[in-house]
Amino acid sequence: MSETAPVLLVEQRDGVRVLTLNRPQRLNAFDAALQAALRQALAEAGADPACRVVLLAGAGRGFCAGQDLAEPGLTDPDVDLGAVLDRGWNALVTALRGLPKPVVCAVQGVAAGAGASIALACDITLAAEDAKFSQAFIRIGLIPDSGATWMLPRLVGPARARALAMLGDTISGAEAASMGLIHRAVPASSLMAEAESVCAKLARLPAEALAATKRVLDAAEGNTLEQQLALEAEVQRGLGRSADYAEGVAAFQQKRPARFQGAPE
Ligand code: T3D
Repeated sequence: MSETAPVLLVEQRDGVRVLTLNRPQRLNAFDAALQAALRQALAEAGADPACRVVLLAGAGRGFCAGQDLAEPGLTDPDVDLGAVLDRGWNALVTALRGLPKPVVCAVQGVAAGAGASIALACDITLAAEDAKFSQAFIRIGLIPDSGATWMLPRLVGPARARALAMLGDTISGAEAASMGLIHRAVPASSLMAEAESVCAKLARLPAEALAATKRVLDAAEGNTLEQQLALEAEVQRGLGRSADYAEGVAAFQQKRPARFQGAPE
């Protein structure tokens, strides 16, 4: 791989923005350039009506090995690691969660440290059955970060979250799926085809309702049932007046496939 190859590959296909982490020689570990490139690509995806879904993937044999530990100065006592997180990984996790479009993640090979956090922050994560997820942080004297301490217990419950975080053991994609850490594990040879098929389906679904689904599910994490019921009613009030709702109901009544606003042919 050439030194000048872009650290992030960006392609647009039928409403799907494919973002491929492209530092395979370091298992797609993030340096500052990749951090900045992915943040910018997410902002552009969010602003572009032609983009209805984002697919995040990694080039080469791994998805992402987390922070690039070869970046100079990381262990310098003058470096404020909290500030590094705030500017980099935390901004990225916030951008993924706040993007008003679905983000699908395809994990092959390793998803370690903050690389696993990024995969878990996506909306729908698929992995190869033999993928390798690890909370690698403890092996270098850190806590799980980039949202991992928030996401892990919510996804797999407190007992498994503690074991994964404290032991730092590697689990396969198949194990990750069976414990609810990710949506689904598939044979490695069909990972990208499966991920693309999920994206194609999402691209044809009503964009406004998908954005609202994401937002309302996230809000549920901090809401009481009463607050959530009120939020659902408020959001449904708006969607009930949308062209997509009218089309969805008309298509049902006319026994034909719905054709939602802006969906690819
Ligand atoms: O520091 C802060 O800013 C705070 C934020 C922290 C967030 C974090 O993500 S902390 C966790 C960081 N990640 C890790 O600790 C994982 C480090 N990597 C590994 O332990 C192993 O590479 C794996 C278990 C993930 C995979 O092992 P394996 O045997 O399949 O591959 P390998 O041979 O170790 O790696 C292949 C190459 O990628 C190798 O380079 P080389 O020797 O062929 O030139 C290796 O050095 C490089 N690489 C792998 N991970 C990283 C990396 N280079 C830089 N940073 C990495 N994280």
